[in-house]
Amino acid sequence: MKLTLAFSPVVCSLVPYVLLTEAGAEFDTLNIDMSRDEHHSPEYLRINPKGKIPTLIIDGYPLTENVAIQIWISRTFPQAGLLPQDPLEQAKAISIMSWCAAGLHPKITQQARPERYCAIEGTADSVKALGSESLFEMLAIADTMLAGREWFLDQFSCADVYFYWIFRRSGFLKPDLARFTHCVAHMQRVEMRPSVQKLLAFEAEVKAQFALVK
Ligand SMILES: N[C@@H](CCC(=O)N[C@@H](CS)C(=O)NCC(=O)O)C(=O)O
Repeated sequence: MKLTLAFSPVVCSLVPYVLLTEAGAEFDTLNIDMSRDEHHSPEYLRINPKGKIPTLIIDGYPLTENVAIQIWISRTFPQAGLLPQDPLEQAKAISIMSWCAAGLHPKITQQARPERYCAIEGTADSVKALGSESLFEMLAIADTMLAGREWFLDQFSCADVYFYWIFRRSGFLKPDLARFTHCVAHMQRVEMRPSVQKLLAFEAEVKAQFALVK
């Protein structure tokens, strides 16, 4: 099986990169420099007409949407135990992944790209403030979910990796996250995993390559 992950530093392609690594899958990456708008190039739009990262190309088929990619990886490499087998436990993991995709992620985008939410001049700060208020409300819920626990579920799962990305990305935009102590401890635990260490090293390498071509 040939696997290619469309990857860009900092963004949510981190999640499938870590999961494929956890699974011991062989894969390569198609590195996309979003600062040069490569995700809107004709070549990339032929792969993913939505112009979004990530895409996982599986034997030539471009699978899009992070939650679908995560479920595919988990089911294809069941020995990695990335999704629980028990139907309710599995649904709990998918519930958290869906919340990351549909609840939390759009609030991050609202801060990074306020112009997409309101075109009226002078409103960017207000759009960002509303986005961060709502993001903080959701992070407070996640903090309660993680209180006294190592992972969201009884075992490490996809949900931990997706939420790790959300929390890390939120920190880049608004570094005042120290009050979410359980989320901070969770982030530190996730970062101790060899798969995440590999991702961090790879991300730094790709960032350096992109800086060289600028
Ligand atoms: N619904 C998609 C959203 C993916 C997404 O928004 N990715 C961001 C990076 S984190 C992106 O490609 N942004 C480019 C853009 O919106 O122009 C998914 O869950 O995979």
